[in-house]
Amino acid sequence: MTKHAQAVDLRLPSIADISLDADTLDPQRAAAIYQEHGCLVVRRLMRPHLAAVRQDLDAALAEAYHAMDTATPVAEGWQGADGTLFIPAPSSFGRERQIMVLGMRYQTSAALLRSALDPAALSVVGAVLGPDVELFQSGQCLVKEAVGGHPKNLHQDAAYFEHRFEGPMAVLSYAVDTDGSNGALHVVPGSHRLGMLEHIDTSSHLALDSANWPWQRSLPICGQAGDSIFFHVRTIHGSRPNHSAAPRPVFIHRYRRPGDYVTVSGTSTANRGSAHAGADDSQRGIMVLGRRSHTTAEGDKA
Ligand SMILES: O=C(O)CCC(=O)C(=O)O
Repeated sequence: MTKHAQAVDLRLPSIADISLDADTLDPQRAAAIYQEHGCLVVRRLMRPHLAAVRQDLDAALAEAYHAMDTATPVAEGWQGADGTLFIPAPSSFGRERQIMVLGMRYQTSAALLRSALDPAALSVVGAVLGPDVELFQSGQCLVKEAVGGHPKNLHQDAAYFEHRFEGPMAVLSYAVDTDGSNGALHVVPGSHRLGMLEHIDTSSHLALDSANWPWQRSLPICGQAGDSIFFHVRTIHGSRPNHSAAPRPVFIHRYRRPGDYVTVSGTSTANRGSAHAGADDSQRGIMVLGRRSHTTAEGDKA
């Protein structure tokens, strides 16, 4: 734990304290909640995109099952020809592998990309990061398979991609109604102020030591399909296994200022290390707000 940990108030707020509704969304109020707690719930935000995203998720899920047996080993588990990441399955599955991250990205799903460009979502992103914002990475769709699908242990995303400046803001949306039985996202409000914490290797890759960070220190966020949770790159979060009879998919968008860049990345303590120095073009994402200036030194806008 870093030296900051003692000074930060981690008493859990109520869900109501960190929640707004898309129908009455005030971006400035949303930004204030996000800045204070490092997280924010916006009910119904992704409703307009749900049917189309769900359709593509279902198709990608079917492809993932086809790709499972021929997936090849990678550092994080196995990768299917469709891009799906598989990790070891619990013994109850009767097979070696389970789905973790679907091969569904902006390059494969127009519905996913459209949801990343949602004006209401971008109004919140802009209020926090604006005026100039790019997409970081290509969108992510995680699935917990039915009846025992994997937990994602409590962690900070910065363990996977530490940034030079503010870092990315994530927006995770539920594609199905989600509660304690099928893997609600847990957050630790205020933990974005703790700095970068030490992570260890776990069954779900880098995560915090559960002896220091048991689930009881976090706030589970139950929600309906289409509800979204914004969280800071250093906000501790994770989700428990899916015990329900149906898969539990989520889709995630990440946004950052265009001058920001990854300084350290990895998926395990062994491969975590310095990223390619500086903000080179390989890290640049599609602009979703404002514009990228070529006359401003990298970092000045971050
Ligand atoms: O599927 C989930 O709930 C976990 C998502 C998450 O923690 C992450 O992508 O960093």
